[in-house]
Amino acid sequence: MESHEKNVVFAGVILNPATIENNMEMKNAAQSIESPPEPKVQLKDLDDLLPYVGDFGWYQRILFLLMIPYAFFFAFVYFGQIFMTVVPEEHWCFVPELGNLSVEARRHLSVPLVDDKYDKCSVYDVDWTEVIKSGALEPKPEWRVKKCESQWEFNYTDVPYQTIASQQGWVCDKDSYAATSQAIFFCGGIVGGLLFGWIADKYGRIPALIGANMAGFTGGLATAFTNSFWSFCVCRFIVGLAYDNCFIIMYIVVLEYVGPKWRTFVANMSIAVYFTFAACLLPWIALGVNNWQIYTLIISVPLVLSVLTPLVVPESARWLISQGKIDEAIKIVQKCSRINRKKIPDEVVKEFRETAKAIAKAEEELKNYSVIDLVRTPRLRRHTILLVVIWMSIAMVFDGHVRNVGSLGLDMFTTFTVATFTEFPADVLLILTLDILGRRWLAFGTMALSGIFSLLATTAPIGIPSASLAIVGRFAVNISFNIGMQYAAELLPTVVRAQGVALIHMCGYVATILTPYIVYMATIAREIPLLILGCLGIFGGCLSLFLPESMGKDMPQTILDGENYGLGQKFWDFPCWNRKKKEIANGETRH
Ligand SMILES: *[C@@H]1O[C@H](CO)[C@@H](O)[C@H](O)[C@H]1NC(C)=O
Ligand SMILES: *[C@@H]1O[C@H](CO)[C@@H](O)[C@H](O)[C@H]1NC(C)=O
Ligand SMILES: CC(=O)N[C@H]1CO[C@H](CO)[C@@H](O)[C@@H]1O
Repeated sequence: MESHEKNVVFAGVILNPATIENNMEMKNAAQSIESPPEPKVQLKDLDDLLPYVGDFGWYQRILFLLMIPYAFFFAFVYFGQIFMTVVPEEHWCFVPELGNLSVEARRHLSVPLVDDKYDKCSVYDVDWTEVIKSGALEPKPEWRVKKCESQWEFNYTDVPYQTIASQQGWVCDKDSYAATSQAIFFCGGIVGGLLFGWIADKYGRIPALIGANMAGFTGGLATAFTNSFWSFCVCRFIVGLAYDNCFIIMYIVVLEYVGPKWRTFVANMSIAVYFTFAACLLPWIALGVNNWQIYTLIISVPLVLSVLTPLVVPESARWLISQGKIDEAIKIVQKCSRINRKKIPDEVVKEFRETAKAIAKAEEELKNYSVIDLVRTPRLRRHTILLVVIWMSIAMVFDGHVRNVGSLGLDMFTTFTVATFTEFPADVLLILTLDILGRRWLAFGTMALSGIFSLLATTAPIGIPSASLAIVGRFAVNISFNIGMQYAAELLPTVVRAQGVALIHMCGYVATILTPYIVYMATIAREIPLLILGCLGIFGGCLSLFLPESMGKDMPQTILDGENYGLGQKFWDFPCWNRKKKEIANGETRH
């Protein structure tokens, strides 16, 4: 059976270990179930109960639709800040004393020309009241030049609204402020990942989901009323806490209730359609309301709806079971079957009760392992380190491309929309190829491709040619992003998988703190960000060739399995070939 299970563990997540563990179990189960088991069949897992409940009945369809608001919240939280801090390309110093002159006359008189363009950051150093009195309209050659200090004027043609950055003059000396506030947002993401991961484990998935969304709501609401750099940063940190648990927890809870056969569909469509649509919508909201504060409110206030979550979204049955609350879990499953108009036979329920106890006990045992076990033995250590470094480069390249849209030389609102839309085909292509080409070569191929296109983009003429090349680069790295997480989950042994995956995610977050600064280097030269992103992509791609292929293999269970994983593989092994060889071999033995 070819299983197209994709990233059930979604890209960009810090999950609490138990959740990831559950996901991997779901994946395993996906490979083992094909038709509904006979009533006598042993229930090994929650998944074995789903055929009796209905794999994708009305209950699950409703849950699938309920993912829409959370996917929107996620896109708003993740990308929202970009449109709060953009500054128009053209700006120049504003001299209050010249307020009565026309814009052109004022600029002509007060701002020195550099290469036939008005300088963005300097102004003539003269007493303007004197100049006004003298009635001069032309600058004099002997006037000295100084740095502009307080106020700027902007040409609001490319970005037609004021943002906090243009209001506060985050340009020239302060032009790194937007990058810093974005980095602080990601710091919030790290803290939030730990905090809400802990809450999800201790108090349940639903409280954590509400908590994350409420952090996004409060932080976002407060953002709209900030009027200084530091208050803005504090608010963005609070919004950062919501990233990305405000969606991922919902995603995982829903996937848990969907039958394995439908999981790929739900997992991919929820992100490919809902999330992509929401992200594409963002720039147009910003343009539509034309005011950064209203825009901030529009993308923040809806998050308050998450308080309704407990009314419509069930708690995770897996979590309930792991807490020994087996009756509650069964109650939810029975409600689900009622809505689906199915009936679970009583003996199945009874048997499941036993299974649940065994599951709860098995989870208890996992607590004896920690990430230290990943670096104790040489091969596993090498794989872990490689996975961390590769993931960090993927995360940086992807996030860098997302943020670099502003320096592609085209209208950033359209570029953002087009670039975001590439996530849809990226996803489809991935589903089609992941189980044919294998993780290793596909990871190498997409990252190298992304790198090459990013580098090409630096050489192409600025404008559409360069922007399209950069967008292809982003498209490719988006595929790598999705491979990356799955790859990690498949190489790490079960006993430490959850913690290992969480660790790798964490490192990805740390890496993304740097990306706003990479993008910021466009102020030195437009090509630098793409140059760095290109090299990083190729570097990460080459590293992935040193990992073993995991396609079609059983996941390692113990630390020893992990250590010996892929021992017999050669560097140039390529899955397509091997399959053919195997088929021939099988054919020969059969005849
Ligand atoms: C602009 O003109 C108005 C009226 O002519 C005058 O009251 C005001 O002081 C002037 N402002 C500046 C900055 O010169
Ligand atoms: C603003 O930019 C537009 C387009 O680049 C240009 O046509 C217009 O003259 C500029 N306005 C000012 C005041 O410089
Ligand atoms: C970071 C990331 O993986 N971004 C997107 C890449 O494309 C897929 C498919 O649409 C999305 O699921 C991801 O969010």
